[in-house]
Amino acid sequence: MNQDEYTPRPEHHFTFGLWTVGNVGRDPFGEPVRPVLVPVRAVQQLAQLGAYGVNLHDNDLVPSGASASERDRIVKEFTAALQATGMKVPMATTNLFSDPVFRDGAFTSNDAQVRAYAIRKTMAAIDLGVELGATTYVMWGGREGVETNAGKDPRAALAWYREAVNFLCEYVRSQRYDLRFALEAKPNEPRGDIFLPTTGHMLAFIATLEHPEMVGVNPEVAHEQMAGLDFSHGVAQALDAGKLFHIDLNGQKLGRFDQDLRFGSDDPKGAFFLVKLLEDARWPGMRHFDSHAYRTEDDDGVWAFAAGNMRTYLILKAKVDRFNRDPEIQQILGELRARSGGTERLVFSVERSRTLQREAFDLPALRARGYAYERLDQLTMELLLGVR
Ligand code: GLT
Ligand code: MN
Ligand code: MN
Repeated sequence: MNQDEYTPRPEHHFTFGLWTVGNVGRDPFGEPVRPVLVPVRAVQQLAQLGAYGVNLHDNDLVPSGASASERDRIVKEFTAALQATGMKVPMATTNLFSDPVFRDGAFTSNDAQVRAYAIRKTMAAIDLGVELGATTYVMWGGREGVETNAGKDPRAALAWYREAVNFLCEYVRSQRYDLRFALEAKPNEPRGDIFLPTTGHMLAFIATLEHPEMVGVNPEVAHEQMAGLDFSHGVAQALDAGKLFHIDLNGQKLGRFDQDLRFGSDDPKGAFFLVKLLEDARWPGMRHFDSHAYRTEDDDGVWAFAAGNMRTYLILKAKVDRFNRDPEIQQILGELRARSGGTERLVFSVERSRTLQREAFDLPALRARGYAYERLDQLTMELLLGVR
């Protein structure tokens, strides 16, 4: 691909999960279509494409059941590839969903032995992540849920979930690791219903933890859209709470299974408003892609997919810049700002409540006046469609 202003560079902080470019195209109806991608090659290819780093589950790198010496050999080779390419591992996570032992959940399994094993597996994965330099630890509870409510009290499940996160926060403190947790919500799939199904649920849960300052969220585009929500609103709430510790960027069609499509491919306008939110807020976090190539693709298709995610982000970022400099758009926004009273705040005082009670409102005029959103949205569309 030619070098242009949309060419990714490490300073853009784009990252990919090893499991994303490494996705072999297995689905519930079909066998893998691509060979296993060795982690070292993922690092080399992504570095060449301009990414900043890779993220991983424990078992993306070290197969479960590996001996201690095998683990050390794998980690050594991987670290050498990181050093050779300058790639980083900013985030790590645990696979608490593939092993049949987690069929009823990990932290929320009805079996106390499974819950304890899940915590032990996570401690080991945290050690691995920290060894590789990770400072963010994602928890995606894909199996934390039910098909039937008959067998599990959801309040007990939440208490177990809390117990696990509290335990792991204390573990990180006891090891003096520089690591924060980011909880990732999803409403369903692979379970019929997953506990803590949206970013909003996660934020409320975090407030009940013993070390809420160590825990934030990792919202994923596809997951919030599966719940029928506007993704950028959930992200805005996380930003507002100082809890946006990580983000999973991808694409999704409404009303479907978790598609994890290339970022921006299916809702470019939603993706634009997300990029605008992150860039306007100067959010310093990693732009992580949790997406994978279509099952139709071969090796070349995988790298075209990887490059496409980053390129679309940078194109949308340039569009944000254009939007913020567009005279007509800014004129409408200026009028809205003037109308919204600038920085003036409604702060309660007895005096203010009295003046408010006496204030004369021109309700007929307020009822009649429009907001010019049709013009504004059309200008935005024309900008996005490339005619502006
Ligand atoms: C899995 C899931 C993702 C999570 C990953 C982290 S694993 O691919 O679909 O949404 O972010 O565990
Ligand atoms: Mn994800
Ligand atoms: Mn997903």
